[in-house]
Amino acid sequence: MALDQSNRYCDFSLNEDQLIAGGKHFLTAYKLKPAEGYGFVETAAHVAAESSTGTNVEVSTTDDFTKGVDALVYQADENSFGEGYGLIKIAYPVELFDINLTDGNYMISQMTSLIIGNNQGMGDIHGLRLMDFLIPEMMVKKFDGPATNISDMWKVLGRPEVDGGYISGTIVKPKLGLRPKPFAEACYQFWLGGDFIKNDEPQGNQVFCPTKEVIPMVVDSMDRAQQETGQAKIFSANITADCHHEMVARGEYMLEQFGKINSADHVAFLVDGFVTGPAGVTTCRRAFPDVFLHYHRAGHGSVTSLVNPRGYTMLVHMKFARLMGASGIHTGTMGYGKMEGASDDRVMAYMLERDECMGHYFNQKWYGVKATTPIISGGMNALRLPGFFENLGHGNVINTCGGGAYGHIDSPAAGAISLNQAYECWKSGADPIEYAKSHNEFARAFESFPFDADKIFPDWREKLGVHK
Ligand code: CAP
Ligand code: MG
Repeated sequence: MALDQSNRYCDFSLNEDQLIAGGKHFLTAYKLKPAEGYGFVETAAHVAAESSTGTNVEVSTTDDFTKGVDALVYQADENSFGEGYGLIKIAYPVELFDINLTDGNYMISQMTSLIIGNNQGMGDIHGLRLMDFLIPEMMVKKFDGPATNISDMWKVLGRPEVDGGYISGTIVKPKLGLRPKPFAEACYQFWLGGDFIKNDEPQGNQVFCPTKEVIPMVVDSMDRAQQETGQAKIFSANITADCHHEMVARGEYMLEQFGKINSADHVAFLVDGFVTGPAGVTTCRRAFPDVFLHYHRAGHGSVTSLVNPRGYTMLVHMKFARLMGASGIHTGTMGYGKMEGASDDRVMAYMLERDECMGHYFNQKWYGVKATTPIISGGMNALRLPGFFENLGHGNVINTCGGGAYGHIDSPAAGAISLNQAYECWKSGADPIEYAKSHNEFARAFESFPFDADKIFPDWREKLGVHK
């Protein structure tokens, strides 16, 4: 048995609409399953206590002011998800959140340690997952938010700054094991047909491909591809590191090198934001406010996966990223690629792009904070794209296809062109197989990815006359 703190940490008379209208609370929705032998409401109260002013016993140092900033459970629906999982909602007074000494802004690190910190390891929970949160106006406005986004990239690409359309991209593959020359050649080959290349997330300064050898060669590839195609090209360079100074040094090196061909503004910075945490993301956001901040989320599945009874949802991760100021973040492929996901994951993109969006439990207003761009990646190729765009409802995204470009049977450039054709096909409302008859690179994608072709377009062989 644990101390029952529900008298102090639960107040079911609180009204959500009034809490929202008051603007002084940060609201959360959790999926909770107590451990065997613990009551639902008592455990909910313990979560609120551990996540704000309390612990598992009463302490003599608590005074009346302390009690005024208690987090309070205002809703507890036992077993509403089935199998012992229920919904709880907790209101956190805004005073609980830490503000920077330097500028008075809020931070995600302390917010995380409070709302999904120690409560994740409590002995009286079986599962506790943060499903969604609602952050009030006064806090939204005191986060950095994005400084740049896809509009700035469209501008560099010579496109309209609104509705500038699909940005075709790739990830240099193989993931690891290319030496500088073949790496730079792989970039050049893709840029002959596509817009955007990113480092794969584990690519950095490996001994077989040192940054200071490979980057000057990539700059040369960009220069040649830009001259040959007459188009601007973008490189998203991985500057992830444990140390602030190392990240800044990597970033400055990239700007200096691409600056040599007057293309410093053709560089984005990739930060593995899940593994570095908010410190890495904010280092990039603040040290390089003019550079597109490409938030890669490798590792997030350990926390966000749907099968995880703890952690937090992808939606929570997306909201954190926009608050921190990611220019773009990997949003998943909504069931169209190789990673976990489903078609209604559209909400991830909408939460990043819109000024107001209904999440899983709360309608979040963003009060003019710039949009974060959805980056669509993971097992994608030209054949999977038309269905993806149809599901999302637009194509104003950055899409990176590693296997989908370097796996095209003709060339990486043909792979890139097939991606752009897939977008044009969807945009024009054409039937993909009909469209393939007059667009060779797209047609050859069927032969490049026959497993996908068979699955998505079962009669493609007959209609395109391919019988291999
Ligand atoms: C994709 C990728 C990306 C994932 C990350 C990879 O390569 O480079 O890191 O997209 O997942 O290493 O798997 P392919 P997410 O295009 O060859 O699949 O975007 O879901 O965060
Ligand atoms: Mg990758």
